[in-house]
Amino acid sequence: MGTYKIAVLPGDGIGPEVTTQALRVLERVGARFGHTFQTTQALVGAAAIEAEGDAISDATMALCQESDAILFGAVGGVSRYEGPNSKVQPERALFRLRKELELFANLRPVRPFKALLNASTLKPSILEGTDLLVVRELTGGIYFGKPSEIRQTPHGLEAIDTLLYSEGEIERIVRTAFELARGRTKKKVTSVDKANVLSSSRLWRRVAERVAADYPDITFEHLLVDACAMHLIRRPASFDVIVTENMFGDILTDEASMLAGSMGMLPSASLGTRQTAHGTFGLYEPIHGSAPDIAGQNKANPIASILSLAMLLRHSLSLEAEAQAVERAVEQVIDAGYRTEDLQEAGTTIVGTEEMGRLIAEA
Ligand code: GGG
Repeated sequence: MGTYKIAVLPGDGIGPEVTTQALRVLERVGARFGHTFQTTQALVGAAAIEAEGDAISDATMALCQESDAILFGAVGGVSRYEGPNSKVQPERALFRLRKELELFANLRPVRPFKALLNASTLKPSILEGTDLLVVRELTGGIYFGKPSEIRQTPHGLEAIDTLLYSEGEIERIVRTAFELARGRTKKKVTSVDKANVLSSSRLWRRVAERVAADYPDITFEHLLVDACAMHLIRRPASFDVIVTENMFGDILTDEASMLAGSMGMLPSASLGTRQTAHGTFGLYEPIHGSAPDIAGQNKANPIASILSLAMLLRHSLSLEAEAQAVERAVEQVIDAGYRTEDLQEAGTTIVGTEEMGRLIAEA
C-alpha cells in the first residue's frame, strides 16, 4: 500500500500516443484496486533536445532517481537529429538512463497470444508452445565501448566502434538469466554469442560456462547468434531463456516480435539491483521505436506499452494481481477480435490506438 511514484517519459513519434493508453489503463487499475499512482511527466528524446537543449536533462534524471519506476515511450526517428553531423542524438536519453541508473538487464518476454497464432508469418503448428524470454545485456558491449568515433586519416575518413565486456558484466547478466530460468517451466538457458569470430564472445562463453556450473538444475546450451536467428523461426518453442549481449539482443528481439504477430506486441523491463520500498527499480518500455511514419495518426498498437505497464506493476511495485489483471484484459480484447492495423487478419475488427486503449482499460 502507499503512494507509488512513476516517472513518465513519453518521448517522440508514437511514444506519447501509446503511453497515454498505458496511463489510461493505470488509472483504471488505481480505481479498481484502490491504489494511488503519482505520475510525473517529463520530456526525453528529440522533444527534450528542442525544449531543453539535451536528450534528457539533469532534472529529468533526478525525477527518475526519485521514482519507484519509469514508464518510457520511444525516442528517435527525427531526421534532423540523425545526420552524421548531428551533435546530440535523441537515443542518448535511453543510453544515459540505462547507464547511470545501472539498468543492466533488459527482459523481453515473447509469448504469443493464442488468438494471434494466425497473425504471425509462421505456421501456428511451429508457434505452438512458444514462451520465451530474451535477457539482453543493456549497459555494455558495442553501444558503450570507447573509442567510438568517425575520424580523419591521411587516406580519408574511418570509423570505429568498440565491443567491450568485462568478466563482471557478463557474469551478472548470465546469473540473472539463470535465476529467471529457475522460476520458469522449461528451466533452460541458451547463451547466444559469436564465439567463432569475436574475442568478447569467447570470454562471454567462458564466463557463461562457469556460471552454469552453479545451476545444475537448469539445462544449458551455447548457440551462435546466426544459428539462433534461424532457429527462432524454425523451432521457437524449443527456447526458454535466451541470454545475450546488447546488440545481438536488440536484433534478435525484433525478429522474435514477429512470433507474437507484430513489433507492437512486445513489452520490456530494464532492471538493475536497486530496491525501492515497493520492489526492484526499473524502466519499462515497448521494444518498438518511435515509428515516425505512423505518428499522430491513431494507428499505433498500444499493447506493447500496456504490457510494459503490467511488467512495471509486477517488478517495481510488487502488484502481481494487478499485473495479471492487465495481461488478462489485453488477452480478452484480443480474443474478442479487436486488432490495430499492424495485426490485420480476416474476420477481425480494426480499431485505432485510442479505441484499443479504451477497450483494454474497460476490460
Ligand atoms: N522504446 C524503445 C525505443 O525508443 N527504442 C529506440 C532506440 O533506438 N533504442 C535503442 C536500443 O534499445 O537499442
